[in-house]
Amino acid sequence: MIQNHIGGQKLPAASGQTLDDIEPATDRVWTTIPDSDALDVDVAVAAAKAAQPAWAQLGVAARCDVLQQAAVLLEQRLDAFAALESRDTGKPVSLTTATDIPRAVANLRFFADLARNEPEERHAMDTHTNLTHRAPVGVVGLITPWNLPLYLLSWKLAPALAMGNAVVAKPSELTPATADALASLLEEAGLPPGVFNVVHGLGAKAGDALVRHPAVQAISFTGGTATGKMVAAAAAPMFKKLSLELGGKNPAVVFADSDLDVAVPGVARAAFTNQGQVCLCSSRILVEASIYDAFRNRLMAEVATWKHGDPGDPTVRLGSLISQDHRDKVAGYVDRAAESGARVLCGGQKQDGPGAFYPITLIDGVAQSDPIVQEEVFGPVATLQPFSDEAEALRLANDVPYGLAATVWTTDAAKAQRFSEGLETGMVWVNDWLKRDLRVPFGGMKQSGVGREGGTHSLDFYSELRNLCLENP
Ligand code: TXE
Repeated sequence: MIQNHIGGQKLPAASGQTLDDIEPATDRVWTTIPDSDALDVDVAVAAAKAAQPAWAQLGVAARCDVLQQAAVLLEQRLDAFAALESRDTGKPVSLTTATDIPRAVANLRFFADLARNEPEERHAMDTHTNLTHRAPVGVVGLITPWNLPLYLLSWKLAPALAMGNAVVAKPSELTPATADALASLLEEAGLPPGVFNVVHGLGAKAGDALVRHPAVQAISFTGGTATGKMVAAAAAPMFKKLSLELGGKNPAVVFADSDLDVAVPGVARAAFTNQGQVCLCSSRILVEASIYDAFRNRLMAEVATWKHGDPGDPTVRLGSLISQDHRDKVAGYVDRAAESGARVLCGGQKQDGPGAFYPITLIDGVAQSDPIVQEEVFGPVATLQPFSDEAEALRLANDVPYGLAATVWTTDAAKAQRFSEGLETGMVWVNDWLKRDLRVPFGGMKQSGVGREGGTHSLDFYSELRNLCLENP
């Protein structure tokens, strides 16, 4: 049974109500979480508010020591956290071991180093000197999704704590486990009780109460665009700081001059890692017409080598989707595309038996206006479309409401830069995908979000930048 983590204590919801947590690969209820409401959020925010001043007064170096110690402990327990995350999400344990948990360790270390080493900014004048001073925001609310639970929580939490804030987190109700384990680990690493609190429960109840709480001064949200709109509508009139990392409909643009030995496995990885449930996944594959057939055939051969099945098997590359409901949503997009004349090249059938499994599915013969091209499917499903020249590729790539990320596959460096500059996305990778440097800005254009996190952009979000114009002695 997972409990809320408030003021260093494990507590049930005040109402006593619980929700089942289902293991996606087996459909079995494996634990329960508190079905928290506004009362529980109130208690958590009060604990955070009480703990925040002393945490801020500790100073940045001591705060960063705690984050570094947490990184050490998390690294020591990598296998246990990787197994927990895999069980809770249905994603392959090979992925949680190689990516999710190491990345959470890296987030803790990176933001501790960055905050500790940030140079002081001063601007001298004739009689005065301006000192740029970071103050904590206060109590920060973090709302995170189910696709990369610990990876995304630690991405927000590490800079928030480094800047001297106290935090109330509301993890996805579908994936509560590693947030709960992290809360205990942080206190073992020396985090004072109340500085990091976790309230579990439904988005519309616990999440909404956190967004609306008057003592929560900033909200960082990662999730679906429709939910992001609700969060923005609730938070904006209260003038809260708001960071929204939302959905994507990301193109992979494959030019005829690309190296197919790089592009074929690279595009497969970009499209299908984590069962396609990463906001950065390339779900629209645009291929120059002269190599269209060759590329499509090689991609189909490549994805046929991916082993599907039990996420606990270390050789499996494609595990379960997050839930039966989500699989039905994904399958619905594919079925409707097929009904309206698209060609399903591989996959496209729900598998029998327990678990929310869905195979890698490639589709062509689609129109740009089709829902499967315009809307975020968030599953192991990608469309293929041919293009005749750079101008058409750019038009197709940009003709969606989203603008999060793109990949470009070419051996022509000048074309790569020219084309990347024309793309309406917050991030572009050339001949690679998800090559992440934590110093760089992360975020989307159009309906993919508002604001940037990453590096000093995260420090800016999780602090109030102030100018102190001090008289020279
Ligand atoms: O996410 P939600 P859902 C996309 C993807 C997916 C769709 C819906 O296309 O199919 O979103 O997924 C909390 N106030 N992404 O419905 O609801 C919720 O409890 C405050 C993209 O599962 O956006 C959870 O903690 N909080 C994405 C978090 O929001 C609320 C990752 C995200 O859940 C709330 C996940 C409310 N009113 C889905 N309603 C990405 N950008 O990576 C829900 N929540």
